[in-house]
Amino acid sequence: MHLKRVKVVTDALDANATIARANRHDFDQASVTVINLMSSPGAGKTLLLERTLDEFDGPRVGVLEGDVQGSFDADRLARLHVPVTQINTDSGFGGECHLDANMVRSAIPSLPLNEIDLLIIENVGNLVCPAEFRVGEDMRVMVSSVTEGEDKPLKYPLMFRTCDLVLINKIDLLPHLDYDLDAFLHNLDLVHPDVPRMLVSARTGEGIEAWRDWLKHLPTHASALPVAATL
Ligand SMILES: Nc1nc2c(ncn2[C@@H]2O[C@H](COP(=O)(O)OP(=O)(O)O)[C@@H](O)[C@H]2O)c(=O)[nH]1
Ligand SMILES: [Mg+2]
Repeated sequence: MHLKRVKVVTDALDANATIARANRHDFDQASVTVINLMSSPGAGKTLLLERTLDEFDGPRVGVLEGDVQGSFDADRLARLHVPVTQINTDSGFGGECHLDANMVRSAIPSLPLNEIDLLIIENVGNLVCPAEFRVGEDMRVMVSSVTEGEDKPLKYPLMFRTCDLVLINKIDLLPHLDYDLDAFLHNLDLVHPDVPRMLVSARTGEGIEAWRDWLKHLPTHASALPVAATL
């Protein structure tokens, strides 16, 4: 019984990887670089995007918003002059706690790929499942806020190990917390040594310019990036 269950899970991940490659191919064809933005719920992904994309003078950005229900985040981003597309995992996808490659595939026809250079996918807030499902992204960026504690890299290693950049958010709150930043960085290095990291506050704007620069210096043509590893 146990072995059968493992096989089903493996098959599902294989199927996901195949669709993720098809998505990646379509994004490459359109010369769109794709970032999969992940975090726990409330780490600050949407506020970070609001802060980042407000009068952003870098590549032309589109956002794909993944939520279980509603369009709360898409509505927040709508005032910015960027195209925003919503996917809800509860409509037809069983209310999943993550985006998978098939959900992103279903959204591709609605994405203005000819009008953008960079697609940022805000994944569903969760530190476990999104890490297991590639969606066709070139880069994975995760947001870890200082209110979540220093131990998270050790508790959710796959998420931290598979990302290309860690944004440590809400640093404006550091004076009010007993969060030990050095301990967090040590734990991060145990799981993913030397992964690039930036200290930011989506609230005050501290560190946002460095993150914007990182976005501006991404290769504009996706095919210039290494093929994303499958899990
Ligand atoms: N103090 C502080 N609050 C933040 C920061 N970033 C986000 N928040 C707040 O954290 C809450 C969750 O933010 P949101 O962007 O919705 O998180 P998401 O679920 O990851 O998209 C909101 O109340 C934000 O205003 C930050 O840098 N500092
Ligand atoms: Mg959000």
